[in-house]
Order: sequence, then C-alpha cells, then structure tokens
Amino acid sequence: MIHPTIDCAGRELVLDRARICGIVNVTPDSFSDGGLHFDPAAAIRHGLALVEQGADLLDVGGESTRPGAAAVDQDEELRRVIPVITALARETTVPISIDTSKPGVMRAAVQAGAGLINDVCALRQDGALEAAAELGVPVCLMHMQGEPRNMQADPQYDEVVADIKRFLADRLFSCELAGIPRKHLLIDPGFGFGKTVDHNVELLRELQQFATLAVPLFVGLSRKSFLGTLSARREPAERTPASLAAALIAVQRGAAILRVHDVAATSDVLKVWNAVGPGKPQKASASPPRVRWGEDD
Ligand code: 7PM
Repeated sequence: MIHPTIDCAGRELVLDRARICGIVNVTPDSFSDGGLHFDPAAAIRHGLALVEQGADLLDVGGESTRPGAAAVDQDEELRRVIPVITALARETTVPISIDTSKPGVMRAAVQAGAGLINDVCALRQDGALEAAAELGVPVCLMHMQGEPRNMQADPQYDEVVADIKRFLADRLFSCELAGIPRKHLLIDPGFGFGKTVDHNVELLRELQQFATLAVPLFVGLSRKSFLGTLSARREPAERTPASLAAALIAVQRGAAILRVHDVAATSDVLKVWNAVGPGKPQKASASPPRVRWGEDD
C-alpha cells in the first residue's frame, strides 16, 4: 500500500495515518473559543502551541462561517489572516491552510506561505476556481447547502449521503477541468453546514461511502452543534468528549484529516487507534454469548 502524499507548496502531508489539522481562528466572534485568538499575536502563539500538541497542519481562518454570521470584507479578512500566516510559516514546518472562499485572500495567503486552500464554498465563488488553479496548491472542497446566513433554516435532502457525494463529484470534475490535478484535491461533507442533527448523524454513520470518490477525506466535527445536541452540552467548550468520539468514528470510517480545536486530546485518541487498528472481521458465532450488552434480562 502506497500512501498518498499531499504537496502543500513544498511542505508534505503524508497520509500514512490520520492527520490532525489544528484550528487557528482569527475572528472576534469565533463561536467555540469566544474569539480568544483575534489578537494576531495570540493566534500565532495558539498555532505554535497546537503544533507542539501534535497538529500536522494548521488551518487559519479570518471569516466566521457561524450560522447567521455577517460576511467579512476582503480587506478585513486580509488584515486578520496574513500576519498570522506569515509568522506561522516562518516559525513552523507544518503546512498551513487558508480557510477562505475569496480568490483575493487565497492569492495573498499563498504568497504569505499558505500551502493549502480550505474552501467551505468548494471554489464556487466568482474567480475562485481560476485562482486556485493558478496558485497550484491543494484544495479542500467542502459541501454546504445554502449560505452561512440561512443554511440552518430548513435543510432538505432526498438522500443526504448520495446528494452530497453527487455535489462533491461534480466539484471534483469542475476542478479537474479547470486544471487542478486530482492529487491536489480533498473532499469534506461539511458537517453542520446546512444539515439537521439527523443529517449529520447519517453522514458520520455512512462516511465510508465517500471512499468511492477516491480522494482524501477531510472532516470537521470538532465542538459542532449536533454533537452538543447528542451529548446535551450547550457550551462548545464542553463538547470535547463528544468530539473525540466523533473523531474516532470518522477515522474508523476512512477520514484522512481531522480539523479540530482539541489537538492534544485528539492526538491521544489517534495514538490508541494507530496502536490497535481495525482488527479482523469476525464470523457470526455458532454459540452466541449469554450476556448481550444493552439487554437487562
Ligand atoms: C460556526 C459553525 C462556527 C461552524 C464555526 C464553524 C469546517 C471548516 C469550519 C469543516 C472544513 C468550525 C466551523 N468548519 N472547513 N470550517 N470543514 N473544511 O467548527 O467542517 O470551526 S468553521
């Protein structure tokens, strides 16, 4: 088995095992950390700390995609992210990803040292496909139904997994047509982006179905609202255990990269998973165990 290696503008991301992408928010309204990292110096320190904790990649974002969030104009987004990318590119060796949908931000970020584009709009904004093709860096294409402003209003699918697979297959095709080689493409089902709790649960349960698209699978589950619902945890910062459970399930179902807030804890989970592995499938036993979990008879 040869493992895909993603060349992020000269920094390698080797997908021989699941990898951790640490989240570096540079927004005043970031939902899960109260905007603790809006201050560029604090965001830089936070990014460096995440690398120490085991992040294989850092995702820097300056526009909140919180449901209902106001859009940020390009100048403001650049003021937030460029100093942080510049410093992190100088002070770490891990690849740096830019979380943006704007072609102008993609260009400036790659110029400043970013080696991967993480676009929650999957390069659907005007000029984004062309900018990404020109920049020659890998791209993560995420599925979102609607726009952050309205996406959680009443999300609907015929078949959530099939619908999202079709969308991602179509975006992969458009990217290849625009000159982005398949080895530079990743896909993400976009947990929480225009999905009900049931949609998110179904996506996580059936995540292995995305393997047929034959590109690495990137997932963001960390502290998301549906995990808050499942665990009855109102505060995002209380959702770490639920996020770790979801991360492990995702890795067991084929996720290649986990985008997370809690890097140290996720790194421990992956160490256990890497040591144990999937195990051999078992035949149904002729003599079933007398005790079955979950039954009190
Ligand atoms: C509110 C809702 C605030 C959601 C922040 C978020 C993803 C992403 C984000 C993801 C990829 C968060 C998200 N989520 N990029 N950016 N995949 N590729 O939890 O799931 O940080 S923003």
